[in-house]
Amino acid sequence: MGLLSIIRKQKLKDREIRCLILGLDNSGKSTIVNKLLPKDEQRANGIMPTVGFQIYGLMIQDVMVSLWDIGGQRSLRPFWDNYFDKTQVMIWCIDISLLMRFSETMQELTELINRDENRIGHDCAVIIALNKIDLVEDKSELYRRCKLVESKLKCLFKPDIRIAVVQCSGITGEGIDTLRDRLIESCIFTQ
Ligand SMILES: Nc1nc2c(ncn2[C@@H]2O[C@H](COP(=O)(O)OP(=O)(O)OP(=O)(O)O)[C@@H](O)[C@H]2O)c(=O)[nH]1
Ligand SMILES: [Mg+2]
Repeated sequence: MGLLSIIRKQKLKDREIRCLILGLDNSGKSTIVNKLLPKDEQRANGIMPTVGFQIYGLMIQDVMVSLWDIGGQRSLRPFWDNYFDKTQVMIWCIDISLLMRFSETMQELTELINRDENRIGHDCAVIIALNKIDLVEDKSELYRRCKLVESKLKCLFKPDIRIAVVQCSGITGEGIDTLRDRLIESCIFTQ
């Protein structure tokens, strides 16, 4: 971490960072959020589809993050825009195990970006969580799918926009530490 990043991180201390986690229903947002929480606050089971939203507070490297877990069902999507005020980071969650929903998730992300071109990737950093990697056992197939998504993202975002892509599993916990790191890095770089 460079000097500028350290100074920016220092400025983040004692401040609340607001992060939204969005994406299609069933992509695993609430499961990821659950894994990001401290072990003693995690639920062992019983995660239900999110109706509306849930807010969680978590400390990551001295930074207080308020994490907004927003329901992804079709009927809830028209309300997504309402949550962006004062938001520094958006995690967009994609179920990498379900090829048949790739075009739907890209379509929703495209519409979200197009509705306000100055928001996502500018005021609000973007992290793409490629979730459910545990369900794609064939590693070369997983690689192919990740590359496919990344190529679509390249078309969607202008080259100067920094996005982080993280492969993870909300069930096994693989990649969740990386996601946590990217979350803080994104906040630092958007300050
Ligand atoms: N195998 C596997 N299953 C997962 C993973 N993440 C989530 N799931 C399962 O996927 C289903 C949906 O997970 P949720 O976390 O409720 O999905 P969501 O995106 O919050 O859904 P909405 O709240 O409806 O928008 C649940 O049965 C989870 O157990 C994962 O990484 N691997
Ligand atoms: Mg949910």
